[in-house]
Amino acid sequence: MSFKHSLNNLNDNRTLAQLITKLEQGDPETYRNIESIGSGKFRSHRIGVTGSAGTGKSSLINHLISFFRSKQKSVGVLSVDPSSVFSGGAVLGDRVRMQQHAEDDGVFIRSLATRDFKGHLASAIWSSVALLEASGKDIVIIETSGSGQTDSDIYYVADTVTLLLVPEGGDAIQTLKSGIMEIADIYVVNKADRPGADTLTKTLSAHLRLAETSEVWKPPIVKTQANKGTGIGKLCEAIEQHHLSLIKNPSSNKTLPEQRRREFTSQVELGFSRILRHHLANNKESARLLKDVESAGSSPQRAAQKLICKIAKLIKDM
Ligand SMILES: Nc1nc2c(ncn2[C@@H]2O[C@H](COP(=O)(O)OP(=O)(O)O)[C@@H](O)[C@H]2O)c(=O)[nH]1
Ligand SMILES: [Mg+2]
Repeated sequence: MSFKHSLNNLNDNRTLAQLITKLEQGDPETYRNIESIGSGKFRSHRIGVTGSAGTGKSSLINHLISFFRSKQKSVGVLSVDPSSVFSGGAVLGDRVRMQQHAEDDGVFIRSLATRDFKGHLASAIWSSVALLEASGKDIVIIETSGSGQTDSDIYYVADTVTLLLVPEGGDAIQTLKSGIMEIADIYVVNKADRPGADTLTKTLSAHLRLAETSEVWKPPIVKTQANKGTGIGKLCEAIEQHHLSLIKNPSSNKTLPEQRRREFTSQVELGFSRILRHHLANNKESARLLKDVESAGSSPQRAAQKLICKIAKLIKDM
């Protein structure tokens, strides 16, 4: 199927899924074509749902989908979960929890199972978001799980970042200490039925009072019980209010220039690493160079310089 043909079918979920598979496989043509459509004219509301594994993100997203569908908004969900890389278990779990939307053409759900070599968000994420945006999805929800660096990446992809914390396990206190806290626009204390939920909410609220936040948006704390759907109305209201606040005060969106800069540099880096992989796989002389490095026949530094010069020349002649 040609890309042009696919482009006319972007409202077809199967076509979208096929294109994302190609992105995950690093298919250069698909990347090039998506880069060319990513003009940024239409912007979905990108909602990040982040938190440790098992905090209830998928259960919560299930309710978010229902909410936006009840407002006739189309929804795309991209789920990036490191634990799904090997086992596939998380992918299956997410599918089960979002099953009720599987038959709805207005909902597209896809897991992105890969992360890049630095352990950052799946490298296909930017282009997948661009693709969903090009397909006209009103809402793009990005589920990420993990901690530290991987979590804070979501800040540069999403407009509205929702961070889930749960009372159990002392995990939340770790999060408070690690500084991930600062990334969220909305804090969700999920599993509000569990002991310690009130204490967590109080600790969180004390922490937020001390934190430096913007003048226009004070991150709220919403208590939910995602498995029962309790508190979802309040959460959806907060998400919509945050979106409105971004529209009304575009200059308050301090992260947008940084978001765009990261998207740009990440695309450039990806493009170069694709060229490199493709070159090494197809150019016998360069492949031999790599073999020489492996067998200690040539110095890695000198061989690298040689290869860079060679590729630079190829690009110049392109
Ligand atoms: N008790 C309780 N369990 C919940 C709540 N929300 C989700 N769960 C359960 O927590 C488990 C993990 O949920 P899931 O949505 O897959 O979490 P994820 O890994 O963050 O996507 C599931 O068994 C859910 O049913 C809640 O508010 N209270
Ligand atoms: Mg999940």
